[in-house]
Amino acid sequence: MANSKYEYVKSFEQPDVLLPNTWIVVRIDGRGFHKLSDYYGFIKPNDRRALDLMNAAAVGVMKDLPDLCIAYGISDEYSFAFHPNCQLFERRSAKLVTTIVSTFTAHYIYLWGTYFPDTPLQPAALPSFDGRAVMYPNSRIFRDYMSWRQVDCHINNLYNTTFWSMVLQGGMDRREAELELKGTLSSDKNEILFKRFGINYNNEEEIYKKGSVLYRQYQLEEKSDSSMQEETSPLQEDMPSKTQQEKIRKLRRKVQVVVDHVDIIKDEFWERRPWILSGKPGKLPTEAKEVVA
Ligand code: DGT
Ligand code: MG
Ligand code: MG
Repeated sequence: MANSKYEYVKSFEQPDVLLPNTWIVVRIDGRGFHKLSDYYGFIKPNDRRALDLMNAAAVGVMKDLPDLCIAYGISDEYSFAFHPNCQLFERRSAKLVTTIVSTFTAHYIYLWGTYFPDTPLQPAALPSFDGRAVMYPNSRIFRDYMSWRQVDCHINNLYNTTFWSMVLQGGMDRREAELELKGTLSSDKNEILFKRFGINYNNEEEIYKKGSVLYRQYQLEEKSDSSMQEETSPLQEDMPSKTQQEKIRKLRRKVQVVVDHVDIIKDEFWERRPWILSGKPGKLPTEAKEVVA
C-alpha cells in the first residue's frame, strides 16, 4: 500500500509487549455483578447456575485459545494463564486481554439461556467483563498467585455462607449479621454454622469451597518433585518456532479440557500434572486419544 501523508499517525501507537519468559495471567472480572446478580435473582450466597455458566464460558476460551495452560475461577472472576514460552500475538498485552475478555463474554452471553432458561437476558443488564494482564517472573510466584486466589475463595465463601445463613435462616438483619461477624476467626464462623444452623462447613460443595480449575487432561503422573524444578530457560533459542507453536496448538486441541474443584495450593496438583508448569504437552490418556474436547 502506498504511503499517504496520514501514515505518520501510526507513530502514536504505543508498544505494549509483555516481558519475555514470564508467566502471563489475564484476570477478568464481571462488571457490576453485585447489581447484576440481584437483577437476575442469583441465589445467595452461591448460585450453581451462575458458576456453571462462568465455567462453561471459560472452557470455551480454553478451547479457542490452545496456548492457555490453566485457568482458575471464583465468583465473577477468572484467571487465564499463559506459559512463559507462549508467543501468542507476540505477547502484546492489549491483544491478549481484549481477545480473552471478548471471547469469554461472547461465550457467556451465548450460553446464558442454557443455564438460565427462565430468565432471559435484558438489554438493561447485559453482562460485561473487564480484564488485565499481569506478569509473574517464575513458577513459584505464579503458583503463589494461584494460591492467593484460592485462599480468597475459601475466605469469601466461609464468610458468605455464614452471613447468608444468619440472614436467611436465622432471620437476622444484614447489618446485625455483619456486625457480629466483624473480627471473627474461621473457627468462630465454623462454630456459628454448626451450632446455630447444623451446617458442617466441610460438607459444603467443593465447587464453592475450592473454586474451579480448568486444564487439559493428559495422563496423570505419579508424584515426583520435578515440577517445581522445571524453570524455563531465558534463551530465545529455546522458544518454540512458529511451526513448532502451531504443532503444539494442534496437539493441545486434541486434549479434553476438564473442570476440577481441587486444592491447587499444595504441591500434589502440580506434581501430578507436570505439563502445566513445563509448558510441554503430556501423554495423551490412552482411553481418550481421539477425544476432541
Ligand atoms: P466490579 O467488579 O468492581 O465491577 O463490581 P462487582 O459488583 O462485580 O463486585 P465484585 O467483582 O467485587 O464482586 C462480585 C459480586 O458478584 C458480588 O457482589 C457477589 C456477586 N456474585 C458472584 N457470584 C454470585 C453468586 O453465585 N450468587 C450471588 N448471589 N451473587 C454472586
Ligand atoms: Mg466484579
Ligand atoms: Mg469479582
